[in-house]
Amino acid sequence: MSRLVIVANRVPDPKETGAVAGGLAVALKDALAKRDALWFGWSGKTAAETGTTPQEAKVGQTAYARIDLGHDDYRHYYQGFSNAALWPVLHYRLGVARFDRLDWFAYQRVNAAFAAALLPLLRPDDTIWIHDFHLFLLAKELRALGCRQRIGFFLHVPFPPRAVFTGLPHAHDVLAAMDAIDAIGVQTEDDAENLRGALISHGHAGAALRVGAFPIGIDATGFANLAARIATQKEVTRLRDSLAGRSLAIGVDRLDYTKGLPQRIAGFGALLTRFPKHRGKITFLQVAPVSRGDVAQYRALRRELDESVGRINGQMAEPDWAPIRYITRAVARPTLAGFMRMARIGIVTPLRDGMNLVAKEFVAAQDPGDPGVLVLSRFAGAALELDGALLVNPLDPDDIAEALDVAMEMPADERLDRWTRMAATVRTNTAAIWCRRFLAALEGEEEVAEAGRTG
Ligand code: GDG
Repeated sequence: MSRLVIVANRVPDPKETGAVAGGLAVALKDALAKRDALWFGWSGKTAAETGTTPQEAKVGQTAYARIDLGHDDYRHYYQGFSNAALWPVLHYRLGVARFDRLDWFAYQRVNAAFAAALLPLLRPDDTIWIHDFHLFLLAKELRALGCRQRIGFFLHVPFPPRAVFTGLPHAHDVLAAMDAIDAIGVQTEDDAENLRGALISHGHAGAALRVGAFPIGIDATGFANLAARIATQKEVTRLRDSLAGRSLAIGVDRLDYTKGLPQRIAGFGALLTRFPKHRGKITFLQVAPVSRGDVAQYRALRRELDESVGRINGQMAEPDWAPIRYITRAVARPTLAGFMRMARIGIVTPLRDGMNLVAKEFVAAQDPGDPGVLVLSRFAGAALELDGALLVNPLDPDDIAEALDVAMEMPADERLDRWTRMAATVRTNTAAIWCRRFLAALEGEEEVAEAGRTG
């Protein structure tokens, strides 16, 4: 089998694989176990200039090649065009986006630098799989240098309607770069329709034919085992004991303005105000590790949350009960799995989300003998698959409050019925299957759109 070259903005440290493996590393585990692979991308470190010669390492069958980003490129390519322009636009948030020509220049420069550093490492029969919005231009840059290998691209975040996307300066250049890609994967059929529409209207009908929906999954069995194993360990029993018999509602999100955290906190506050019978009966634990803390919009969000959590706790708490527990540090993955299993309610209410793996992890973590209820945003990609969830409008705190009330009152047989349907989906469409489907579309002869839809 040909070698698989994975290119992503951030490449895990080869010395730390397994221990703190990020989402993508977990999702690709199955593919990487089966064939030779090369991971190429940013080391996560900065230096005076963006690197031209990657630092290489090898662990088992997988080689790693990583370059540092120059300070200016970090600021303009990463914080700037990727996080302050593309991220909000792709999540339908034109009003939050910040545009700056220097950011666009750096975005082009870094995509070209990635191509130049990767090219000498490539073998003629490699399959190249590029991940996410940081690297929209990479395939085009590789082709310009003579690269003939198959190139796939997967977008982990949503793709908005054309009218929104074209608010991005240089939207046309981003779309034009997709002509260089052989298979373009997105999370949902809605994203695929939006991207095809944008491509067609900008005169790239050929690329539109190569767009397909490939919803990402998780290692459901692995996560379920993790949750069950840790249930009796100290980290988890400490939380259980502290609840003193109250129900637990849990939220787990990077601290990001797409995740709907202010509305969720307001929704929980509305539950306690409108349905006072739940006061003292439920504790909401929100884990929200700080992310992109050096981007202004993220700092503002953090202040807003500090304030609203403090206000609700101040108004509602009793000497022996605080309604909200809020942690902005990361929690170890096994501990999180154990917390999710203990929770009566999972609250996953992003304003927009490509998929949202937390929703799937919550389902996988449940105790089949006494499963909890998932309250899920209808604007998460996961909502199309998880039909046993209570779907809510994440912008509407009252809708969230009403769903939380329903979840608190839901009888055991209905909880089991809804969970059983979702668990079957999460166990069927795993990370390994996602990977196989995408690679089959990229390396096989089938039309990408068909492979995505029928796979
Ligand atoms: C992007 C797209 C798409 C969170 N807090 C902690 C922690 N996490 C883990 C979760 C989950 C992952 O991080 C987050 O994944 P999501 O899918 O929810 O969200 P994004 O990070 O925005 O991911 C998204 C995804 O890519 C995959 O394609 O689903 O739509 O935006 O696994 O559990 N993990 C640990 N401690 C924490 O405190 N250990």
